[in-house]
Amino acid sequence: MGFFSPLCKISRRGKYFVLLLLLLSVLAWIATFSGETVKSGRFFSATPQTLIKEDTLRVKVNTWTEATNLLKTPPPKVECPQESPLLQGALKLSFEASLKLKDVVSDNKGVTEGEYTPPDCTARQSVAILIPHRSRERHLLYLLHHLHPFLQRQQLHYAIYVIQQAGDATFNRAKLLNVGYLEALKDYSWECFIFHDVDLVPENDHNLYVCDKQPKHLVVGRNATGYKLRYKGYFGGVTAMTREQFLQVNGFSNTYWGWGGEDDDLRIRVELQKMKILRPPADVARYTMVFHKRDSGNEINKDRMRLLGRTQQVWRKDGLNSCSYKTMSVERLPLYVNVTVDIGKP
Ligand code: UD2
Ligand code: MN
Repeated sequence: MGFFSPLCKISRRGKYFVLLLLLLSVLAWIATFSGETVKSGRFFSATPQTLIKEDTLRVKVNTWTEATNLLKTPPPKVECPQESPLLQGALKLSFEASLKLKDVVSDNKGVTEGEYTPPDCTARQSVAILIPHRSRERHLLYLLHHLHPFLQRQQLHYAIYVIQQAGDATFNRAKLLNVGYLEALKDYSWECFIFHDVDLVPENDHNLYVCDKQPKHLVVGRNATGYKLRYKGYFGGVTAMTREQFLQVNGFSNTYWGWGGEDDDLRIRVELQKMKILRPPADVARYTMVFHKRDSGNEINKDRMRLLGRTQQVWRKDGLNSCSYKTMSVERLPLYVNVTVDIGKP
């Protein structure tokens, strides 16, 4: 017996009647259902519709604000090119007796408290230039005069630190440079450090003041030595090491008082770490050293050969990790950060 069997017994007219009833009830059901929707729709209608309007408005406002912001904020900086388009190559250096500090300041308007950031691109490296110093004001002025524009042409983010030895005890170049490294890192996480004599002026801006995979010696030759490398292991004057490379060798020794030996000691430290010293091509790594006599207070260190003989034994405990000093002042001058420090005496 099928489900529809009772229907079969009903007359044809009856069948149509039942079908019509079914159809009507379905229609009624649909009508009630949609009525509820309409009702509920009416009940809630105000809120979603306003929301939609508000949302559209908010989107419009947001797009407008974003658009105006885009116009206001400069476009995101791109990395500076591998080779700066500002480089000039061999330079004509000048050492005018009439040069004044205020002229150098006004020539370097982009420099604030010794620091510079290229305006149009993101520098490839952030470099701290460390200059050990005492009573060489004229040399410092010449160096600042040449070095600031030189570094700006290289599109570097850089800052110059001058580390002044307070008092008149024997000079200690190496310890001052350790202090410079430690003090500069309090300002910024510099990735590269240039250890720079005050009297050496670079002659060619293709001599890049950036660090490499290995420590770099930037002085192949200078005027006084006929632009020849003094000896194979020579590592004095101007050197570049990354923050990590310098930390790895525990910095300079603190024990070289007076002239000589501290640069060779650093070379030994570098070699002990199986690092290799790199040098730029000789035609680029050229410097003019402003003429000077040996300073009083920086007499030749007669002990240097003995000290060089024990570097291998002592480097781990003599260096950055044992560099004790007293900072007398940190002055943020327009062209450099002037760190005056008491490093003690021999
Ligand atoms: C050589 C090295 C130098 C260093 C030195 C031995 C070169 C080009 N330079 O320089 O890096 O190894 O021998 O210690 O080979 N200073 C002062 N006031 C002083 C004394 C020294 O500011 O009273 C600073 C200054 O930055 C100077 C540096 O120490 O440039 C080295 O002293 P230097 O120029 O008298 O020695 P020099 O030319 O033989
Ligand atoms: Mn010198």
